[in-house]
Order: sequence, then C-alpha cells, then structure tokens
Amino acid sequence: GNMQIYFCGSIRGGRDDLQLYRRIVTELQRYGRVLSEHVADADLSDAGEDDPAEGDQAIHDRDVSWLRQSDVVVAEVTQPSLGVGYELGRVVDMKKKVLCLFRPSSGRRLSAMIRGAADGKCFMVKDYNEEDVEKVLEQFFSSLSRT
Ligand code: 6K6
Repeated sequence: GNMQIYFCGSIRGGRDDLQLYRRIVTELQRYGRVLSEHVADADLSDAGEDDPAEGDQAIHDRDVSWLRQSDVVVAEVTQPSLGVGYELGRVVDMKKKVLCLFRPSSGRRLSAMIRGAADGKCFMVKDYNEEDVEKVLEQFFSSLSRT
C-alpha cells in the first residue's frame, strides 16, 4: 500500500540481529514503503562510516525527517541501541503508531523506558519469538486498518 513505514534496528549498538532485521524489512514491504531500508543493509557495519560522504549530522537529520514522514514505526528493540531508543523517544511526541518487538528468549530485560512507554493505544511493546515475526506483524497491521 501507500503506507510509509520507518523500521528501527541497532546499527552501532551491534549487528547481531541483522538477519532478523532483513526478514522484518522484507515482510514490512508487503504493507507499505520502508523508508529506512538501510537498517537491514548487510554492508552497513557497526564499525563506523562505510560512507564517509555521509556525516553523522546528515544521518541524524535525514532519519528524523523520515520519522516525521512515516505513518507507523516498527522497532526491533532486543539488541540495545542508543539510536533506536532516541528514535522511539522522538516518535512518542509525534503521536504515531509504534510497534516495539522484543525477544525474551535473548535473556535480556527490555529497558523500563521502552516497556514503560507502552500505552495500549499508540505505543505497543510485543514480546515474541523470531519464528512468529510474520504473524505478529500481520496482527499489528490488521489492527491498524480496523481503526
Ligand atoms: C552509512 C554508512 C555507514 O553508516 C551509515 C549510516 N549510519 C546510519 N544510517 C542510517 N540510519 C542510522 C545510522 N546510524 C544510526 N541510524 C539510525 O539509528 C537507524 O534508523 C537505526 O534505527 C538507529 C541505530 O542506532 P545505533 O545507535 O544503533 O547506531
């Protein structure tokens, strides 16, 4: 559809979940246009600047403007990332629908500032297993079209 989707996932926070991000982005493309496909780009390492032409300020400004443009935000929050936390904080004030996906099987505990931001309306936090990711996304997007 025409929905604009912003996907958040760890980059410099660590790339352990990259394959899962790719799976999520591929699935999100069924529901709309993913503005932030680069998050699932295997060439983008956590080591630093693969593209020296693009400074951190340009990355920040472009990502914030894409967040503003987006209709919904989906974040995989299992791998802790300052950038993802920052994006989610900015987006709370934009009153968009947000789905945070967390895998308890990681053995981590999600930050209280993310789990505690869930309000049952705009900001959702979903505990899931990797194998259920497509189903979880389907439930989220069908709940959107019902409102
Ligand atoms: C280009 C080439 C090498 O590095 C880059 C660009 N880096 C980023 N490009 C695009 N978005 C980024 C970049 N670094 C962070 N972000 C945004 O912050 C993404 O939207 C992710 O959701 C989030 C990741 O933050 P960190 O703190 O884990 O890097």
